[in-house]
Amino acid sequence: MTERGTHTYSEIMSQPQVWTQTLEAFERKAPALDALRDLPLTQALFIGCGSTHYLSMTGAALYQTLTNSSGVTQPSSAPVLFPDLVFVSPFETLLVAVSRSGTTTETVAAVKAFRERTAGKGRVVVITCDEDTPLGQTADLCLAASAAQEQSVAQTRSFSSMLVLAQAMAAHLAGKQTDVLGALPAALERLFADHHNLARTLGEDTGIERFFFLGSGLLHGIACEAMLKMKEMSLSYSEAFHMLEFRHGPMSMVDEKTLIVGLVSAPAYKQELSVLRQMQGYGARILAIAEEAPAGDFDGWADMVALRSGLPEWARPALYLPLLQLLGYYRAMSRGQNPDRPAKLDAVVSLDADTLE
Ligand code: F1P
Repeated sequence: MTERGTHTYSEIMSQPQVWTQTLEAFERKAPALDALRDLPLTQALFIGCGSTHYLSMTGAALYQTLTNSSGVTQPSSAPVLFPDLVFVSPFETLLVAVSRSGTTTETVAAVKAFRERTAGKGRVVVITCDEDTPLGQTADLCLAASAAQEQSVAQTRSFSSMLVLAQAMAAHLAGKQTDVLGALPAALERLFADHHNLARTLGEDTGIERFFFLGSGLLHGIACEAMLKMKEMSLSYSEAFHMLEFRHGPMSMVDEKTLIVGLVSAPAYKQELSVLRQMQGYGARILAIAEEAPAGDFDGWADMVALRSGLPEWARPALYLPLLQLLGYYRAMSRGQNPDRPAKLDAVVSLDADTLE
């Protein structure tokens, strides 16, 4: 039997190498995406469950930002249970189904529902870690991060690698150069070298009782995924909100036993730092992650992680997450839990065939 946490730790720390392999795999598949550019598509609908639902939020936001075409997201159950709310113009929709396992019942059923709705004419892209699965095999195009497969139940390198694929896909469809993404692995190596100890110290701080992950725009899905990691791995109180939404009620929960992690965006940098500063005034401890630290005097009111990636905004989201995966990992380890095997959770949620009928 492996010691608890071994898989999760090595999967988190292997992300730089696995991202490199994932980008190589993308380059081999990229030409096949060109056929999608010629279709009369007005929308991409991203679907997934749990982590891959959160990934879909950022994927859809990236798609819309880069292509100027609508990018929307729903949990995989929605096209099955609420089809009229989801399918606006299905024949002009590209369905992007995201699933590590390629077998999650709701996501498989959603693809089937889409195929039926479009009499088999709708186009489906699958982003996964395993091509040889029901979803991988039925896709019109499958983008696979095979090197990112995991032993752990909670997704870490699989999430970030599938996110890198979603970033690359959106950029390619928008006619942008995707080779800038090649700088991600080295940028992550630097973040691990400079800030691993901070993630550990905060993760092992038993004085913290509540975690809030705040992020907006491209980063809201990442904030939600960081929240889920903290919940799954360490069974801690953990919530995610849009940055400025936090003032509209949730901030009532803030006190000295609160850690607020701010995933600070470029477009709303000033406004988001002001939310964090206000919460620090209410006693919260703040970890801010941003491309750059504030200019001028920064009097240390927050622990600051500056990504300094030099990458365009659309290429950065994956860099915000790995230190937060470490935060969840160290929290779980210091509380005696096994982050490899979260309570009650399996790697795949498989439902009986008739559950969704
Ligand atoms: C998604 C998922 C995970 C969750 C757990 C169960 O699976 O909900 O987000 O952590 O492992 O499955 P998948 O469709 O991405 O394989």
